[in-house]
Formats: sequence, structure tokens, C-alpha cells
Amino acid sequence: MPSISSFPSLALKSRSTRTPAAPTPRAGRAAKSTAKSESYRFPENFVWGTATAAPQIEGAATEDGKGESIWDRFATIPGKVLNGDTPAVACDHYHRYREDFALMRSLGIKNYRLSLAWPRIHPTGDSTVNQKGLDFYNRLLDCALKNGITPWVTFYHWDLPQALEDLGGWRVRLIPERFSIYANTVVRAFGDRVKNWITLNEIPCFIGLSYERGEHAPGAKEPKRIVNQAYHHALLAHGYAVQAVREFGGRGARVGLTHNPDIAIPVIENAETIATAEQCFARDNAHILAPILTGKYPTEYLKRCGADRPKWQRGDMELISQSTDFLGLNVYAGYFVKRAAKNESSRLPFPPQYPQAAQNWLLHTPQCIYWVMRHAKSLYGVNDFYITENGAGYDEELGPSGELYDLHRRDYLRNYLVNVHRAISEGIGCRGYFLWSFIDNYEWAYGYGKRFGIVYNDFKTQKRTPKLSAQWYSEVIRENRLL
Ligand code: GBH
Repeated sequence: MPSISSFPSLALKSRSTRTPAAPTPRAGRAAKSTAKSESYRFPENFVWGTATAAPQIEGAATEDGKGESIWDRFATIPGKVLNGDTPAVACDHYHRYREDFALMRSLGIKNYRLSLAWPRIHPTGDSTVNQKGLDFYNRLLDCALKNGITPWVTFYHWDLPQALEDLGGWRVRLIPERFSIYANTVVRAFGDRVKNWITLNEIPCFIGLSYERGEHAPGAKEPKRIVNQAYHHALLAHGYAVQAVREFGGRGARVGLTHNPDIAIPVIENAETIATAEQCFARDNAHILAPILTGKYPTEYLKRCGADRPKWQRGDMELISQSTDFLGLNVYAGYFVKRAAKNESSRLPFPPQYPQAAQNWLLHTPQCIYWVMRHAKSLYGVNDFYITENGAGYDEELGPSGELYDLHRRDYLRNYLVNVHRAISEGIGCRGYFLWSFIDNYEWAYGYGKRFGIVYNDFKTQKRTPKLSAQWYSEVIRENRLL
């Protein structure tokens, strides 16, 4: 079993390196900061974790009665996924979760965001339950808890049962209704052990990228009217999941959405540019944050949709806007805005040399993680946030002696965390941070090419090797401050 101590020359230092109690200042001298800097300390109960998703790590795509998902299907269509990679095996976490939790434990990671595979539990998306699917998650959750790891469970991270796509997928209202059955099943099954629930992961991706742009499963390119309606159906599913947690979650259960907002960053932090950025943020996320947090589609949004506006039924907006316990945010990149004259765009283009990770959209914009929370707090009064994902993907290989000094990732993460710290120091309620990802995994349309893990995975041998960033993050967690 791999562990952090197997990482060449990076074995954990003993705990004796911890900061001792601050010495009393000598008489006649100002109490200067001690040699052991205490900068970037995080609040006492800050939640540090890592994140993954079922279809990206589990594998075992047809095992123990699991139904086909839209990603299982999509990946087999030539040209849809880089190198024709499929999620059939992924990290084989289905069979290796014990070792993975042991490794997580050895790194000191005490919170773990995972998702459940809907088609493992309801293989055809109707009310028929696959007991073996429930058994698997029972074993997995018990194992996490035994290792001192608190699970944070996402109901839906994009793997719709193919059978439901065949009935119309997110285009039709039947799907949130079926999702409600699934949500009830899992909260009843796991609510005794799971207290932190996330309804949906990134609506803009599993609707926009999937039904409008055709880049993600099921690869559809629908007209605006259908896309807007699909967004509405996703919001309904969110509401049903909140309802399931309230009804069956038991004491102490908490629930929230995970959204991946477009984030406008003021390029100069003066009042006017900040106001411009906030307006952009409100507009960009109007179709998701406003209905969930205010119970209404903004008039401006409905005008923009025109005849393609979504249709809702009586009771929908109440279902969608039930109160939640936190807002989850997946944060990777934002864009800069300037104050703009009338008829001029405030959005600044990125110059070609702008620093980025291994994908075009992964621009190095660490301030966005601060601004996303500041905008959301200012616009909607939310003040309980979790960063449910933040990380960076690269093309990486192990070095000659089996190590991976991912200085690029350490730097990226650290810069973003400095901005999380800034938010907290200004009174913004960021309660936790989940690094994407625990391990290199199936990066959707990019297949196994782009690696986001702090643990390297050899997809041929399934050997796990912690990268330098894992060592760094492990120590950050231990000390509860940036190092
Ligand atoms: C998250 O999505 C996912 O939740 C996670 O499963 C995934 O592995 C991880 O991030 C890393 O990708 O218009 O061409 O600029 C991030 C989703 C994908 C959203 C890229 C924005 C922009 C594509 N992002 N997308 S582009």
C-alpha cells in the first residue's frame, strides 16, 4: 500500500516541528512577530478536504448490477473523448477504496467530498433499487468513517442513467421527478452516517456543456428554449434533494448546492469597477443563483430569454428556493472586468501569454476565489460558503526516481488559498475548502490526459504516488495555515 512515507525524500517530518507557544516578549522591546510566522492562519474549525466524483474514479462500470450512464455511452462514441478514453476502469476505486482511504488518512485528510452513482443505485432510473449498489456505498462510507474521514456526499455529479436520457434526459420534467426518488433512497440509506449533502454539481456543465454545446454527455446541441427549460428542471432536482434531506436526513443534516459561477474580477479594486464586476456576476449567474436564493427568475433574465424563457408550474419556485445551509462553490478561473463606457464591453480579453494550467480555461486568476464569495454575499446575503472544488490540471509524468515535484500545482493552490484567507479576514464566511482532486482521474472529455490529483495515479498499474503538493497540503491541514 502506498503511503506518504513512500514518497522519495519527502517523508513527513515529526510533529516536533510544530510551532511552540509564543515566547513572552523581552522587556523594552515591542512584541515583534516571532520567528515562526503565524501568517495565513485559518479559523479553528475550518474544513480542509479533497474531492472526487464517482464516474471519475470508481470504474466497475458494469459491475454488481450498475446501469449504464450517459458518460459510459458518450465515451464510446468516436471523437467525443480524447484518445477514446472511457470511465470503465478509471482509478478502480470501486475495488481499491480501502487503500485510498488509508492513504487519505496517512495524509491527514479528514474531509472527503465524493459523489454517488445514480445508475449504481437505480440502474434504469426508475424506482427499482439495486441492493448491491447500496451495499457498495455502505462499505465505502463505513470504511471512510473508520479512517476518521467525514464524507461530504454529492447526489449528482453528471452520470445520469442512460435509460433516463432515452426518456428525454434533463429536457423533460420526468427527470427531476425520478431524481426525487433517487434522492429519497440515498438519504434514507445513508443519512445515519452522512450529514453533509450536496445536491448537484455544476448545473452549467451538466446542462450547458451537455445539452447546448454538445461537449459533454449526452452531447446534445439543443435550441435555447429547450436548454432554458433543462436548467429549470435541474433547479427542480436541487429542490427535491433539499426536501429529501429535510425529510429523511435526521439530526444535524445539512444541504446545499454546488455551483460553478462565472466570476467577474475587478481589474482595479476601486468602487466603480467593483460595482461593474458585481453586476456582471449577477447577470452571469441569474439563471441559477437568483431562483435558488431569491425564489425568482430576475426580470432582466426573463427579458433576455424572450420567447425562449423557461416555463414553471405553481409551487416550483418554492421548491427551488427552500432554504439551504450553505452554498458550495467550484472555483477554477474568473475573468477581469474594467469600468466600461456605454456600449462597450467591460470584459477584458486575456493576452496570449497569460499564465494558465494545461487547459485553456484554467487561467491563473487566484483573486476570483475571493470575489466569488464577496459578490454572492453582497448580492444575496449568503455567508456560509464551502469551496467544494479548486485545483489545476496538468500533463504530468513521474520523475526518474518516481517522484513528482508539482511546483506548478503548489503555487496555483497556494495563491488561491491566500485569497480564501483574505475573504475570511474580511468577515466572509468561508467554512471549508476541498481540493480537486485527491487523485488523478477521468477528466471527462479530456480522458486520462489531464491530471488534477495531488496523488499521481498510474492508470496501467493503478499505483498511487503522492505528489509534492500532497505533502504540502498535508502539512497545511496539520498546521491549519498556509505554508
Ligand atoms: C469541475 O468542472 C468538475 O466538477 C470536475 O468533475 C472536473 O474534473 C474538474 O472541474 C476539472 O475540470 O468554455 O472551453 O472555457 C469544471 C468545469 C470545465 C467549467 C471547463 C468551465 C469551461 C470550458 N469547467 N469549462 S471553456
